[in-house]
Amino acid sequence: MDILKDIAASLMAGDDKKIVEEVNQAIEMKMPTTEILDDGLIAGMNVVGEKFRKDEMYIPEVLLSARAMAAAVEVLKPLLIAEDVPSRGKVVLGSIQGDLHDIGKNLVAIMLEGAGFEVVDLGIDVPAEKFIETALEEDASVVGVSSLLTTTMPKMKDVVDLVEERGLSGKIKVLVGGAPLTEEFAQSIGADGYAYDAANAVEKVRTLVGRA
Ligand code: B1M
Repeated sequence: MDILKDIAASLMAGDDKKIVEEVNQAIEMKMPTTEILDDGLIAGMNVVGEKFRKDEMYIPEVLLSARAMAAAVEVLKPLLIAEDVPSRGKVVLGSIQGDLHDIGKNLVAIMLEGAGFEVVDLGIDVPAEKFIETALEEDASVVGVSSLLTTTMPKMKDVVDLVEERGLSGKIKVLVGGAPLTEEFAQSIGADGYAYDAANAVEKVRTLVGRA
């Protein structure tokens, strides 16, 4: 579909005004939200990532793309969040210490809220202690940790270790996710779950809450 290509192009160009118009246009055309997200926005961001890796795009341009993505996601948000869903439980969410990426984590938050979970979003660069302290204060049974960098992935183990050290295993479950992660990595650090995308995170949290 041309409109999806236009959305991807506006994301690459970092044009936050044009992208909002195009996303609204796609919604008016009754295009499924997941298609706009996956085949327009995320497809565009993948090209940005590839160009970034090859030094064909630099941080200021990538930040403009990130801003355009955030503006577009804001338009989609009401469609991703069902209204008046009774609370199914609380999830503490954040990007691990050292990691400043938050677009994927924000999508996970939106999808969880849409499925009726309360989300306490700690933002980016979150130390292990902060995840656990907040989960205890908020009486949350799941902690969701995001990492986009291979260099910050090992820090996720600190969260799992802290749960164990404080005798909280069974009370607080740790879900991990982010592009460089795998199921095997999640198992190797002893996480309770791994999700490959935002929709999968909802499924995994449902299972974990059932077990918590
Ligand atoms: Co960065 N960056 N970046 N970056 N950046 C990547 C991740 C990279 C793959 C680019 C590349 O080289 N191709 C590369 C990482 C390489 C690696 O470690 N293997 C990289 C690098 C190297 C860096 C810097 C080190 C660059 C530098 O300074 N030299 C630096 C690090 C900063 C830091 O964090 N300390 C850096 C900086 C930045 C910006 C600030 C410029 C910007 C972030 C802006 C922001 O987030 N507000 C940025 C961006 C935008 C990217 C790319 C281009 C896009 C990331 C993104 O938002 N994707 C990225 C390349 C790429 O991913 N293609 C790249 C869209 C988003 C919807 O997908 O985040 O994967 P994603 O989330 C998905 C899933 O992963 C999953 O669900 C989401 C939705 O489906 N998921 C979860 C995510 N978290 C989850 C948690 C869950 C479950 C699922 O449960 C808890």
